[in-house]
Amino acid sequence: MDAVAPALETIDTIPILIAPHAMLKTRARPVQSVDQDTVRALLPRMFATMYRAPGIGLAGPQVGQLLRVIAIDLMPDNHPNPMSLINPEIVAQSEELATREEGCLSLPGMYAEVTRPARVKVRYLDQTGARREIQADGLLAACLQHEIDHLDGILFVDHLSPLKRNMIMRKLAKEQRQKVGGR
Ligand code: GNR
Ligand code: NI
Repeated sequence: MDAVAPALETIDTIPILIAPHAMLKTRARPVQSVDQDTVRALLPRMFATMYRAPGIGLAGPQVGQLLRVIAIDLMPDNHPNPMSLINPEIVAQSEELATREEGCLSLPGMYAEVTRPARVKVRYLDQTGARREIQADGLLAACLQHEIDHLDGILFVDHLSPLKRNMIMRKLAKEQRQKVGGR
């Protein structure tokens, strides 16, 4: 298995912040050094948190870390394929757009059709600090854009009309109130 996913069940998870939360609206700062303890310690916990949620992506701000760090695993054919992206940047995007249904671990149970560029080229540092570039389309392109948005304090509902966004935010607030701990 990948170096970032050893003995997953032994790694602590981190509580996922639910919208509206100020940290989810805040721009995250770049990672200064990839061998920093924070990143080495953070990525395995982010993967453990994402796999258990479960989700296909997770960004630092969702777990209270305002750092430009992303964990992604689309689990192709049900096999783990973890990708760690540090300081990712979209360096090219297609004019062609694509629409797909998105969800977000920070908006549990909420889904909507989101339109974004169909293809993106993303430059980033991997978990070893090596410079990498990836061209993506389909679900991976949507996921990369969704996660990079999180690093800029943007949620998928920010791509919707104010009417749809407000409907989702009110529904989420109501459901969260009805959970234990609310009211
Ligand atoms: O689990 C997730 N599924 C998803 C589906 C379509 C587009 C993006 C995503 S990411 C989401 C997990 C999440 O909230 N990441 O920030
Ligand atoms: Ni999300």
